[in-house]
Formats: sequence, C-alpha cells, structure tokens
Amino acid sequence: MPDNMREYIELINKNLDKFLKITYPQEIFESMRYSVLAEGKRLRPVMCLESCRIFGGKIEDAIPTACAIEMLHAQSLIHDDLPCMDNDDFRRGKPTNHKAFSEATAVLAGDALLTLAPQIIIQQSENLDAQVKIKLVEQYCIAAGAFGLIAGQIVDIQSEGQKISPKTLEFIHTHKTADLFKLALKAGAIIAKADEKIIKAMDDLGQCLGFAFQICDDILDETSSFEKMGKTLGKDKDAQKSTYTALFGVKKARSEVICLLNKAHDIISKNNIKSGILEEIIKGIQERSNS
Ligand code: GRG
Repeated sequence: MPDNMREYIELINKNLDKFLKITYPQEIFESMRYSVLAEGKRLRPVMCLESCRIFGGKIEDAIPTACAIEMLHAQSLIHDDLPCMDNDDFRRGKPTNHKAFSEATAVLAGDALLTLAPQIIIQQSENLDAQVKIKLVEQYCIAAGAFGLIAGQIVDIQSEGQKISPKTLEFIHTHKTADLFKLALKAGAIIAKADEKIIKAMDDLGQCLGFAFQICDDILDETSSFEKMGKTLGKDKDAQKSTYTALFGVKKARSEVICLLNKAHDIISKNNIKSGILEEIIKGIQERSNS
C-alpha cells in the first residue's frame, strides 16, 4: 500500500499506462497517452485514493475511478487549450495536444478520454457492486457535463472582457475547478461505502480545496514563470479573463486562500480524518499561493 505522495503517483501512473494501451487506430491512443501520461501533479486521483483509504476502503478498489478522474481532467486540459477555447501552445511543459497532433485529433482524443473514463470505472472495478458503480458514474457525469465543468467553461468564455460579479466568478471557479476536486474526494468515499454525512463533508472539502487551488492558479498566472508552470503565463490578463486576482488583487487572493484552507482544516478535524496526504496537499496549495 502506498504511504506517501510519490508512491501514490507511481501507482496512478502505472495504471494509467495500463488502461491506455496503444491499439488500432494508433493515432488516437498516442494522442490520449501524450496528454494523460505527461507530467501532471496527479492531485485529483491521489485525493480519490486517499479518500477511499481514510474511510476504510481498499485503495486497489479505487484505482480505476482515480485513473478515470485523471483522464477527465486531461480531457478538460486538451479541450481548454484548443484554438477555439484558450488557444494555448504549451501544457505540462510540452506542446499542447493540438500542436503535437492536429486540432481534429485533439478534439477526438478529448472525446475518447471523456468516454473511456466511465467505461474503465464500469469494466475495471471488479470488486465494486453495481450500485456503487452507478453512483460513481452518476457523479462523474454530473461533474463533467452541463452541471459541472462545461457550465464553468461556458460562463468563463462568456465572461471574457466583461466586468463580472463575485458571484459569477464563484460559479466559474466552482464548476471549472472545484467540481473535479469534489468528484475525486466523494468518489473515494463512495467506494469505501461511507455514509451520506461523510459524502457531504467531502463535497465541502473539495469545494474549499478546489476553490483555493483555482485562486492560486490565478495568482500564479500573474506571478510565476513558464519554467515553473510548464505553460504560457499572463494570458488571463491578455484575454481579459475574469480571475480572482483581476477582481480583488493578489493580496486579497492570498488571504482568501488562507481562509479556504482553514475551512478545509476544520472539515478534516470535525470528521476525525487523519491524513498526511491531505495535509501535504493543503500545504502545497498554501505554498503555491505564496510563490
Ligand atoms: C468535460 C466535456 C467536458 C469539457 C471540458 C474545457 C472545459 C470543458 C473545461 C476547462 C476546465 C479547466 C481546464 C479548468 C482549469 C483547472 C485547472 C486549475 C487546471 C490545472 O490543474 P493542475 O495544476 O494541472 O492540477 P496538472 O497538469 O498538474 O494536472
């Protein structure tokens, strides 16, 4: 059983590689592998495995779902980088998928990941009963679709160049980013057969961590470098994107991150959760906000 972040990441990478074997037609699998296996932080799948462990489930039982969530995340990055969306040239330190392949292949690779993910949850989760799989796929669909990522993305696009309210910004950050954190933490708890009170607590924890993480991303877009982030920065300002820093400035953004991480700590202690991994993730977010 993995007991530190590096071991969790190795376990996830090994299984992503296994679930994405190259078969015919080669180009689509190569393109999917190119983005998924690129060096990402693997925060969401780690949270899924850890949440399952915390609530008494077996980590092995959560591996297909954790990998599926990373595939969904990679899909959202591929599509987000397309010329019709953010039009980015670099991601995870490499040319974006449409630059390395073609726009058509990148669209299809995203679509293929979006659909392969629930297939993997259903086919590879051998020890999970049908009821649990239905709940997982339901949560996956909610997080990915018009009530989740897509909702956040469309409002984000519509808001470019507009003066938006804090409420609209909260909507964008919640759905574009926090929804996947929530999915990861809730899915682990569902696999461990935790009760509804715990699932709700994981939803709240995902909201705090995801929101804090997105505010950090907004801060880093202004303060970090290509070398550290592996992508072109300063684009939010150029595109007149609605970010937390654009609305409130870097100082207030940093204090909001502290506030959200304190809330996350409260949820963790109220629910008697003991997790070095969650503590490490919280510390990592805190450090990102100050870099
Ligand atoms: C789900 C059908 C469907 C479409 C997706 C394009 C889109 C709709 C949504 C965009 C979502 C998006 C890209 C949000 C940004 C979230 C974010 C902060 C990503 C960076 O996460 P990290 O830093 O990345 O964890 P790594 O590379 O480390 O995994």
